[in-house]
Amino acid sequence: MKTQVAIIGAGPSGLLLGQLLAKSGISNTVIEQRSPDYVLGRIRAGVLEQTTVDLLDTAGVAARMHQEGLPHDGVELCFGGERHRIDLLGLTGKRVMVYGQTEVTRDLMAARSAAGLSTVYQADEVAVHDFDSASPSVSYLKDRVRHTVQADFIAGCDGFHGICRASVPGAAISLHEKVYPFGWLGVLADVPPVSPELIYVQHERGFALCSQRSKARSRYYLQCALSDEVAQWSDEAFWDELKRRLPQATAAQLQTGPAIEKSIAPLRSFVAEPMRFGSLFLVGDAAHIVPPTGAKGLNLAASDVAYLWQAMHSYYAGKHSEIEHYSARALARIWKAERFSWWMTSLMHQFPDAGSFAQKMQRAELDYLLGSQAAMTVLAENYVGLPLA
Ligand code: FAS
Ligand code: PHB
Repeated sequence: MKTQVAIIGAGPSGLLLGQLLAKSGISNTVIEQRSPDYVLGRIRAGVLEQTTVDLLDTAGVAARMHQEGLPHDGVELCFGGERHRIDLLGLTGKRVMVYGQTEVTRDLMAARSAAGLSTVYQADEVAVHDFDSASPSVSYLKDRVRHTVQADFIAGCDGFHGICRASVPGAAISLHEKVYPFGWLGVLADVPPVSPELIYVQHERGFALCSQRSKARSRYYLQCALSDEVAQWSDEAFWDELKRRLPQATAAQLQTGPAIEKSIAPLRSFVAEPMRFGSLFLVGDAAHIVPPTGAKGLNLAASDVAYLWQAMHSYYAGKHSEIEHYSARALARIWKAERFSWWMTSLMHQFPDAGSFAQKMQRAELDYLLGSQAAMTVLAENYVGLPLA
């Protein structure tokens, strides 16, 4: 089989890139190791930046998001038992869209299927070949038959644990990583959210986040120990701990119910540089990871896709220079989001080895933040998303 772009991975990066390339008349095939249901079953991001909303509009997959998504004009920080609203719209003129990554992926899958675009699910032994040559290819096993796809380019949209970044020679890539000494225990439940907007909670017992998927479905997170396992957290234990970390008046309003999903995610900051190796391009989590405190992961994947789509569109239109700038352009925005995600994580979490001085610094930073329009504007403009330069 021959295609212009072989895309590895059918997560948001791969599917959004495939949709935009097809819009530009650029042939592509998506090769995914899991089933569609497995991909949809991973509960992840919940907040979309305006740049991501605009890209989904451009890709023609935003109709349901505009119907069911929840535009949010503000977000709350809670510490010392007090809730403080950050007026995102008033400070930046922008809002965020609350619409789950699962729904974004579902919309992208439906659009790809409706367009009859080539997608291979449950592909085994996926491997990339000769990406440092003019004739790269991807091979995979499907129903015990080995297939090879010849392509002009390979897009590595296969996430943090994928094979694309792992296929790059060690001497050609630089890795930058910080692993945090805690994780996030997440629960999805069909109960109304405790608050109309998200609440990020800094508490001596640990961080908590009150998020949502709709007016009837909530998403909550608790900072937990890396040694924790989901099995040791009953629903009751989760709700009791969340109530301990919320102000009493808020805890009294919390509606609880059975968890329909419960998982623990480790937190890390990670960037691979560069993001291009000959005909292989790394996109999204394959190239970078952020702690979810800043709601940047999915949005960074979307901006990578925007840059690569524009570069490939130009390439096939005969302007070959733009593709040379993909990596530097993407990394410029990635590092700024890495900084914000690290800063939010450092500000809002309890660090096991932190002494009283570090805790005083956290509180001083929060007190300063809420007393300074300039400081709140800095937080707000990063949270709603920096422009696509
Ligand atoms: P993905 O990992 O989503 O998709 C990669 C795809 O490639 C997967 O479908 C995988 O099966 C496939 N693949 C892997 N190896 C392959 C191979 N060898 N061959 C073929 N296919 C292969 N971001 C936020 O903004 N907010 C959050 O709250 C948040 N929570 C998260 C929780 C967890 C547990 C994780 C892991 C991430 C979270 N993220 C969050 C970040 C997340 O949303 C990512 O940024 C987003 O999924 C990135 O999308 P992709 O780059 O498509 O990578
Ligand atoms: C979510 O709803 O899953 C979510 C929202 C904001 C974050 C992280 C996760 O910062």
